[in-house]
Amino acid sequence: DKPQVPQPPLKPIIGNLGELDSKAPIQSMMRLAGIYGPIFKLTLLGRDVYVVSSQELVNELCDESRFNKRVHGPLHEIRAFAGDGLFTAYNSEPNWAKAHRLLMPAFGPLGVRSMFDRMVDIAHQMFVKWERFGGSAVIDVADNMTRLTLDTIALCAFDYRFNSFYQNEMHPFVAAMVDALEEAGQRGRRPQVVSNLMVGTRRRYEADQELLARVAEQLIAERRSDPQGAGKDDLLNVMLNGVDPVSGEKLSDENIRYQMVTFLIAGHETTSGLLSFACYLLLKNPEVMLKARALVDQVLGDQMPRFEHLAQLRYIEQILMESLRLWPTAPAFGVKPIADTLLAGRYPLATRDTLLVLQPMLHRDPAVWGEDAEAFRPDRFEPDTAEKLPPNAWKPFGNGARACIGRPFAMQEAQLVIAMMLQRFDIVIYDPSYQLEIAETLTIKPHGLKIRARSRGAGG
Ligand code: MNH
Repeated sequence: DKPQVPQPPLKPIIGNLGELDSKAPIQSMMRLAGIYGPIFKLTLLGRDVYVVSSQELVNELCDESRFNKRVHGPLHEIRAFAGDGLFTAYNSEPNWAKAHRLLMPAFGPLGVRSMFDRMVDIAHQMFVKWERFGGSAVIDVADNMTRLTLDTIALCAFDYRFNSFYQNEMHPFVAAMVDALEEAGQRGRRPQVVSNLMVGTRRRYEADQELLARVAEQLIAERRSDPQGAGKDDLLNVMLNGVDPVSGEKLSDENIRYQMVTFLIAGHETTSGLLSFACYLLLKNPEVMLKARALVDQVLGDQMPRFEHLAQLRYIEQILMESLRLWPTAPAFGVKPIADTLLAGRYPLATRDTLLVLQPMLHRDPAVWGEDAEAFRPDRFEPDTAEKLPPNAWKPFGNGARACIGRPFAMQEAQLVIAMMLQRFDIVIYDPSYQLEIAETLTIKPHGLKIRARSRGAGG
């Protein structure tokens, strides 16, 4: 007799689809995990999805000899414009391994270090704007952070300036990407026939995809005509000129286009969400903010930050790690069994099954984080303490070979931005009665969080 995996009651035709708020599926799953426990099953559009959220079970799912990445619903849709780029490629597609080998060094510690000055450039733009607007201006945190992370990834990756802080409208490329992502998300929740019938929506989706491809194409053409241009050490040049040591081949133009779109998708919302949640958590935990600021004052004084400073700002990194624990901004990733298997020695799984690791609940597993799992305590990530965590208890960047390639990039950028913000400003929440509200797309971010930033009159 096989034990049953808990499942909410099934409804005719829609199965468990009604359990998920279409605007907030992650928050719905968090609620369901509270009811049904660390593993439960959902039947969605005829397919079974297991939602898993204890360290004990996730630790098994992270064993790459038994499980690997599932390109699940929304990711599958994004293939329409990100193709076999790193994030949306199937494990078996040769371009995944090829691009992974080619790009790993550029995203490694040395590669990311070379991007430091460009990261400072964009962060400085944002903070100069805050300063000019003055201490009474109301700043929408997520909006600012999204402009920042978009401009940063575009400048570092292809030496391109969106100049988002100099305009109100989104750059057409960004607008197309945001729209396409939104529609990809909607399609995941709609039967295909319905999507096909929505002619206007479909035309616009196709036009957005066209625009993404054409802008990327143009950037590639411009670089080819001026290979020694300013961006000679950026990711675009690595992709255009790099030769994969194993196959002896270069990346195709089509694949480079897909990677460019991928970096912008994967690289901006996640990091901007992280920065926004970190602001929120600092505002709610003034003792942490004061401790961080004292450290920043001691390490930076009134100097512009340099790469060497980051190693001395470890506490800021802990703040970011603890933010990612409570609010992992890429809140779920999919895996599948490589062969039919038993999870925890008792739940039978087949290769067609999808398992979603729900990090916000994994990161609150009381067996790992204790009864105060809801508390924001960056000292959980003090090196000695963090070492004692059980394996695979903290997974904001996914797992194994398919884990985030942009992790060092994101952490360097976020550490720098928080340090510069604390160095230059006293930040206060605009509405003290603000209640955290989480907006979901493919990622999560705090919605409607507004602050005021008073210049401390030092730094920069
Ligand atoms: Mn990122 C994969 C989280 C920043 C580029 N990223 C992943 C995965 C998670 C993730 C989780 C695994 C998804 C899956 O298994 O389906 N990423 C983050 C978070 C941040 C982040 C929480 C910031 C904080 N990511 C970035 C940045 C970039 C980037 C910045 C690029 C500059 N991420 C990627 C790419 C992949 C990825 C590319 C796919 C890697 C692969 O499968 O080879």
